[in-house]
Amino acid sequence: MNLLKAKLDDANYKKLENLGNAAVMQFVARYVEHCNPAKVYVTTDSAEDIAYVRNKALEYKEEKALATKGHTIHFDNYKDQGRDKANTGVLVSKGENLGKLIETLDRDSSLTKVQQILKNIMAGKELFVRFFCLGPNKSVFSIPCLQLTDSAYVAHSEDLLYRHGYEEFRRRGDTADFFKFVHSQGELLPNNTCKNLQDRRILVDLKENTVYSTNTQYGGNTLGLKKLAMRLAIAKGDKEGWLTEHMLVMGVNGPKQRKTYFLGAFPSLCGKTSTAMMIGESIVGDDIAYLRKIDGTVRAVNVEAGMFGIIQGINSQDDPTIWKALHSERELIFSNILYTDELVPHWIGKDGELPEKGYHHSGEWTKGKKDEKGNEIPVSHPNARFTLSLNYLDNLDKNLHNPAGVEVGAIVYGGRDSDTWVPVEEALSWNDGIICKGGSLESETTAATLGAEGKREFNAMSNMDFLPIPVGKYIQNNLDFAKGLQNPPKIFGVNYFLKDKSGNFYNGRQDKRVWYKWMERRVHGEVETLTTPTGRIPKYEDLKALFKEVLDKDYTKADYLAQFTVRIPEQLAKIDRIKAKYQQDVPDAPATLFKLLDAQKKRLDDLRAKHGDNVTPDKL
Ligand code: SPV
Ligand code: MN
Repeated sequence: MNLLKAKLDDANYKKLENLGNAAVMQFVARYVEHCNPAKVYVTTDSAEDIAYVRNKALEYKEEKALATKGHTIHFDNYKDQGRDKANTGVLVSKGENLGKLIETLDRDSSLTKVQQILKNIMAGKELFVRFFCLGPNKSVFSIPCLQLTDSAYVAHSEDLLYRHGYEEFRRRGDTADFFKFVHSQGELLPNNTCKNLQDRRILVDLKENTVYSTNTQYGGNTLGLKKLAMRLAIAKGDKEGWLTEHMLVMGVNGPKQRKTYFLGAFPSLCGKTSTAMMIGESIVGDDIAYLRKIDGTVRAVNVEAGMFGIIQGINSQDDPTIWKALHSERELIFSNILYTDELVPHWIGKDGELPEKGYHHSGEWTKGKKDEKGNEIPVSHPNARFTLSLNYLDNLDKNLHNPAGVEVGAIVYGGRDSDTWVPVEEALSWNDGIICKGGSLESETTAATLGAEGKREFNAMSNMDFLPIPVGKYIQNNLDFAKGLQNPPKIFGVNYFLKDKSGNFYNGRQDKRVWYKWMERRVHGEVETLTTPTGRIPKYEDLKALFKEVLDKDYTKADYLAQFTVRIPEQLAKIDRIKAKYQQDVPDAPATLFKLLDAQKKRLDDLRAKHGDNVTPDKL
């Protein structure tokens, strides 16, 4: 307390003291001493404190104001544009083993190293102390969080993305049950991006419910409450019997004013945000959900209250709601896109002509500029993003802040798959859905993580980057979750990326609106299906009617037959890949998993014996 009194002015000290929480005081004191900031600002939920942080992001030049009121732009280092999987790890003690698929690091030596990196790292800088709440306030889902960061950009972003938590802490009083995050961007280059990328670390310490993040700015590595808290929450849910998933939450409008809530898991850059923002439906969240069983139903909340969305490809036709939000006077942060001398932002896929020059994450940019390797640098980074509060959106669902969450009717899994899955298919059961849809999810890699793009990668539940527990245990938790439920949510697989023989996408971006209307009716048993070896697919007449109703499009029988063909060789190859993956890398894979995959294989073999490799739905 003496140390805090010496470093903090009276007002800031009072704000901490008023929480009446010794664990908070201790944690802040420890890192104030160790990181040695010149100044500490404690942020409550007051408008004044929040404005302070927002202004500091401009003053410290971590953000720059653009022409439209409230809009700012931030840049991460050219080599700090995605989640850094190589330097991110879950800390484990000697003898602990989470399996090959989870990046782990030795706890003792990693903590020693990160403490070295953090020593005096904030000298001359201002430390922001912030309190947030994951999930709605005053709810069984709420998890209070304490964030320490020397980046005003990070503190500002979290303000747009999360619910305020100072009052939540106050209500709870003297408890140590909260998540803790320590972030420092470290020394900065003249352009205000990180200098010491070699000391980039993102360490998840489950034992102390603490995450350390150093020498990086990119949101996926630094926003404590996003993917960092997600690891802590998965571990907490594992002990307490609930789930944390990499899922959107949305309301889908059905006939007679009905609304059915959907969850959807998609690897990064596979259409998750655009699904959550689908025309005609309502958004609860676009990235992370907590799921609990309450009174015999599955209920879910959006862990967040804002959106850190991919901006590439956002245009007025396909994404009218986001487009409008990005063109209105309101608080929002762009990152890693281009601005011109007129302070107007541009990105790949925006309506209209792209400018010939401007300024972005690689510095001054003119068309044709090349990077070190001689590759042309595009106008914006493919993983460039926008950060805004969901409150701004016209299609915001009224249940975003409902402490009881929403009742889940359906769960959807989808990846970037050019040749195997049909556009939409219902799983045969909860277990079949968990194993053969979610647990078998693969995706061609994207720019959301550093490294090669376009490689097919296994990504069960789209959660593989974020698991702090063994994969088999995680799959088993998902299987067990439906135990005791009379009517568990229906599970579906979708594929927005199916291509024809010449490499063209079979479906337009808006076609998914039809798939969701169809799934909504399935949840209520209002349409019939055809059974394939891998699930249940729509009947042509139902889709034809929905295409007309939703998109005013004539959906031809030929399109239907091509899109919904059972591609048996591809399906079998996929089963082989998935089985091999679990056999090799997941020693604790549940026996059910192999049983269900083998059963599916047998059904595919039988159908192939009757009808050959590619079976159109009219043969089923
Ligand atoms: C993702 O990549 O899945 C995101 C953005 O949602 S990040 O914050 O980088 O995780
Ligand atoms: Mn995500």
